[in-house]
Amino acid sequence: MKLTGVELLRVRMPLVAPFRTSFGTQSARELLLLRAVTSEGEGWGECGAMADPLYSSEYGDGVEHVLRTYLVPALLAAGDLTANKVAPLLAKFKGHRMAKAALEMAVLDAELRAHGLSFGTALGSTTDSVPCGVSVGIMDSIPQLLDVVGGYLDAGYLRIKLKIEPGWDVEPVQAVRERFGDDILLQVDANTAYTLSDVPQLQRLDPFGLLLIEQPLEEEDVLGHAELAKHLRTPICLDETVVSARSAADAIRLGACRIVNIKPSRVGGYLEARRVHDVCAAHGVPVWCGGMLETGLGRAANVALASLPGFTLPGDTSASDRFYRTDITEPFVLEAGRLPVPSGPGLGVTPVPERLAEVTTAKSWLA
Ligand code: OSB
Ligand code: MG
Repeated sequence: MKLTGVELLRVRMPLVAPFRTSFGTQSARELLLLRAVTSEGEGWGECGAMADPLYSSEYGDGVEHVLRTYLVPALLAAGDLTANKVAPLLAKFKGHRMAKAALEMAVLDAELRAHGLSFGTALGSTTDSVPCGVSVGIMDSIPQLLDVVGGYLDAGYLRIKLKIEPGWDVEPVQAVRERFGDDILLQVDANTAYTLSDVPQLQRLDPFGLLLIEQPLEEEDVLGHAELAKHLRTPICLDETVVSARSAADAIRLGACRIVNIKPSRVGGYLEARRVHDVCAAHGVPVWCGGMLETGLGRAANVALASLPGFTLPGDTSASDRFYRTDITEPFVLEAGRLPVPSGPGLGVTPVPERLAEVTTAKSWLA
């Protein structure tokens, strides 16, 4: 397969409601899509990076620049290309995993479509549908939070994740437990908002039987998480810290986490995400699929990944309408708390042209 060019699209999609985390509030998702054109057909890639470097160091304009200047030219010059060759071809460029992930996803989609294979089949899917959780932002009040969580439970979500930060942690967790009981699967995500001096406050979460606490400390603080783990009964799950299969292995070995959130964009793509899954499976560490407010394209691939056998916890693989009134693909709709794994070639979904045109703010052709 030969890459002939890549179309880069900047997209802006309004959210159904503002999404507040410990690092900021978003009311629209600005993202970057790639359409890889090859000798064997097209493929779509979606970049997990946000508009600003608040979740991780990557951000929209930076992703566009590195793709344009380094990553796409390296693949255009490569000759015969397969998705497995993308990471080695791009390895000399340090970092920029989300940009690399988007490009590899587009090439993988093109390759799989050409072979009539689905993402799920290619990655090693062992099930036709996946259990779904939902990530709930920080709210202005406890009554508002209880309304929102109640709505998601009514919609069928099988697991609730509350975003937390200092000042919004024990109270919301306690309120959700009191209203909805001890049986719902409940977890929290701090997005690095705490330090080791918060041990006493984080210990106050222990009585609530949470599945996990996600990324309490800063990204690079592996040993800090290992230390924190000694003081908590609630299992620590890492998100931001885990950027590769190797970093997952290190974190597990050092006792920094008992659970891993796998986001393909954060680790440089779906192929590395599968390796993170394999490393965790080898250590008996459960994994679940995280999200970056994906459109139907990224969501399709995430659902496929989440259907691998090590994904034993419900993921942030919510339905399209969790974030978007209108998705750019056919929407993913919850069925008894689950989403179906697409079975068509490649991602199994494509953008609806009129809908994509409505949300596209800029386009350029790299060849
Ligand atoms: O930490 O998991 C996170 C969204 C943006 C950036 C980071 C995170 C999140 C979410 C939402 O929690 C996950 C989703 O449903 O897409
Ligand atoms: Mg997280």
